[in-house]
Amino acid sequence: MLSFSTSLPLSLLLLLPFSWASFYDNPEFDLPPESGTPLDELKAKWDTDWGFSGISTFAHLRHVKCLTTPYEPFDIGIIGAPFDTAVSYRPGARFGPRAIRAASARQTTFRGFNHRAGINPYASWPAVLDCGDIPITPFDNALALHQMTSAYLELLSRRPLSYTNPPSHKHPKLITLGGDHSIALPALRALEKTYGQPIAVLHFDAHLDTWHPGSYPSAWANTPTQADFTHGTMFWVASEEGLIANGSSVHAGLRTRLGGADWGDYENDENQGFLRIEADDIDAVGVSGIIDAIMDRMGTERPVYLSVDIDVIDPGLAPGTGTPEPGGWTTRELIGILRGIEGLNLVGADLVEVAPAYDGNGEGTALAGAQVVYEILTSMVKRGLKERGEEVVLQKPGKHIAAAAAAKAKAKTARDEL
Ligand SMILES: *[C@@H]1O[C@H](CO)[C@@H](O)[C@H](O)[C@H]1NC(C)=O
Ligand SMILES: [Mn+2]
Repeated sequence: MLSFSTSLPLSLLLLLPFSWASFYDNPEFDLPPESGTPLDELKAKWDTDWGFSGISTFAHLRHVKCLTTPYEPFDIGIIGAPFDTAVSYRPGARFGPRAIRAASARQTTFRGFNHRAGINPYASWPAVLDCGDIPITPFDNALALHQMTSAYLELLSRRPLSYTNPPSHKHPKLITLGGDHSIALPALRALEKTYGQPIAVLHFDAHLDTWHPGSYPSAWANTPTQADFTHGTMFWVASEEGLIANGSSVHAGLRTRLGGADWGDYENDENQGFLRIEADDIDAVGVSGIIDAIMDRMGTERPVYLSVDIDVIDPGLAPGTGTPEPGGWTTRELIGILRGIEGLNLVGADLVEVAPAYDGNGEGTALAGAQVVYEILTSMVKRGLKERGEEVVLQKPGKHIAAAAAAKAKAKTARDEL
């Protein structure tokens, strides 16, 4: 192989001296000074993760175990509730938080601008942390409920970093990664206590979750029993406890089979004061009609808890969930609806029922879950921005296909009227 260089064409040989001094050579290194490398230099060099690098936190946010660090104030916390021993069908949502965190990896501060909303929720006024998980017992649901309520109350009682700036921001906000849907009950218990009033619930789900505990086979149980606390009955319990604003709440995306041979489940639901929007309604009124129905009902002032069961999306797109029901909304429709309701006064939110064991290899369900959290976070941040009087610029440069289509339709109508 010694003949190697002599067999190279002359033109390549001429290039060799350059390549010896090229990017293959590292620059000369000095030892870092004894006083240490300056922090800003370290941060400039090493702070930014790639989507695929780093320890898994939601969107690469700084992880602080908020429950044990009262000296670390925050404004919005993403917190896991890995609890799934209140499910009626497939277990596995205890692995939801880690799957959603992993699937959020391509959400970063440096590429986090939400083009639909016109803001980057990771580069704005709030301190957003990944608060880690609530350690919840898998052996005793009564204790688990107590632990979750205590954890929410502890965190909601903290003074947020941006206290009263925006003016309404007096308590930190939490977005919970479930977990099965029962985790909404402790969240509502804590929110009702913190805000001193019943909370309106906006509930995206294939199912009602206002079911009477007796609607499950329960001949062996004496009522009340901890078996009343399930992922299908937590809103019934919450209504009984007066935690839910009766007459202001909404279900969206319903398509569940009902019990018995009549509309009894709907009558029971009516008594709890929910408006029901069914999955099929979108065919009649479109995404904008669903948005209008929700906003007309809930307004922009009332405190709202937004609870998203990932099974609202069709199982063809989001199969990794506990109780799948065919015929659901698409991920794009759900995102469109979430963007349209950004004016709500959200005081808390959850994304529940992601069970990664039933997800596809491409983690579609967890990706959808991570996107939903991103949209909810965007809305919380954007409302704060507006309350602070800061302008959100929605105008986008370049070609506007939707606007062009609307102008064309308008011109056609004008022609038809001639
Ligand atoms: C909700 O309000 C309706 C109408 O006032 C009432 O009949 C119903 O009992 C209330 N439900 C609950 C759970 O308080
Ligand atoms: Mn549910």
